[in-house]
Amino acid sequence: MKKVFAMFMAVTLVIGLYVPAMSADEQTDDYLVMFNGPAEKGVLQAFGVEDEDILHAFDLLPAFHLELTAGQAQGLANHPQIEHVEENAVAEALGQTVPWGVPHVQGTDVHDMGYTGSGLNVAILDTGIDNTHEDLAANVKGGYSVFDDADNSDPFYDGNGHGTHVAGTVGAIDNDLGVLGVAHSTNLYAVKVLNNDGSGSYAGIAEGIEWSIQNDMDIINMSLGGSQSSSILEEFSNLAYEEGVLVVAAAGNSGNRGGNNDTVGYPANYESVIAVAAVDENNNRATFSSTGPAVELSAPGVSVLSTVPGDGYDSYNGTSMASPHVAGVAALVWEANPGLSNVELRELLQETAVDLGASHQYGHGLVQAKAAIQ
Ligand SMILES: [Ca+2]
Ligand SMILES: [Ca+2]
Repeated sequence: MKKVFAMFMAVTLVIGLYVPAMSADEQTDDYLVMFNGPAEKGVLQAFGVEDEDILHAFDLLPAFHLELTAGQAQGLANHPQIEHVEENAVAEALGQTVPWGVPHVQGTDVHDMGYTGSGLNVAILDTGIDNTHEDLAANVKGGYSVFDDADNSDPFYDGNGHGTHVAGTVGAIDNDLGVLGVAHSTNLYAVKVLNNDGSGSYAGIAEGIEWSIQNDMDIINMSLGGSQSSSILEEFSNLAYEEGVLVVAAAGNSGNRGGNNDTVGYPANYESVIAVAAVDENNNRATFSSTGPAVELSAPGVSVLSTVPGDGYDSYNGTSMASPHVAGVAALVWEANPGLSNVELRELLQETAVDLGASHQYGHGLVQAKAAIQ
């Protein structure tokens, strides 16, 4: 985990109108004091600052780290040769949290090998992506909305949160804040096929797939689905696959505890689409994860931390969270092996997955980025 310690100093100028009497037993605190010209120790001494109170004298600026009483600090702050007097603020440890799913699919191993999904275009067919999010902005390269109404016509307005969360799992930026995406340098495209309430239609999804083909997307992620099949939606899914796009979708959240029903939704159920089931940190199938012969791969889908609109972060559950792990892994593997066709890439992901048991629950098993590259 990458951690960066940044010093955030509160600029608290202590302004006093008087110099109170000092007593030896008065409580002292750490201060940073800077002269407006050359440092003069005599000025400090005039306020009773002794050598032992000087914790550090800086070289490059006329600044001191001092142990002072509140009275001394106020006196110095009023002195004409003193520019700044600040209480030494507590430095906060900031850092980026690596969601558990990223190492779980060997994402971090592959990042260490130098692959980050760079150069791949991933279409997120969803509720939109907040492209002003601090942990996504630089990676969101474009978008399209299938809606005409004012509330939903902007693909970069995600009034729901779902699409922004999915996008973060694929490609949240590697920086000093927030989370880390599986393919953190990949190009994200916001294809808004679901409205702010999280619903859409097969016509809209088909339109989003069409846009993705026309705009050179390499990977389509569909963390969505319905229980009803549609010949037209299948035709568009097949067309994307024939055109060389890797098409990934959530298997659905209609599973039961026994995991013995056939509940994989559409488009995941189509032959041309990879159906992704959800597992937890212990590689157990989430009870909600849909089951059936169409389940192809498994990925993290429980307590998945990712981005939400407004520079926020939240944990969600669902096969919607599992699918973007596979899309991200696919971007990493494709970057490492650009000569692979989408069909070959898909076979590779199947062959190198870790077998987790019953195929109607887990498919070929847990997707693994490093194993697929090696
Ligand atoms: Ca980040
Ligand atoms: Ca399928």
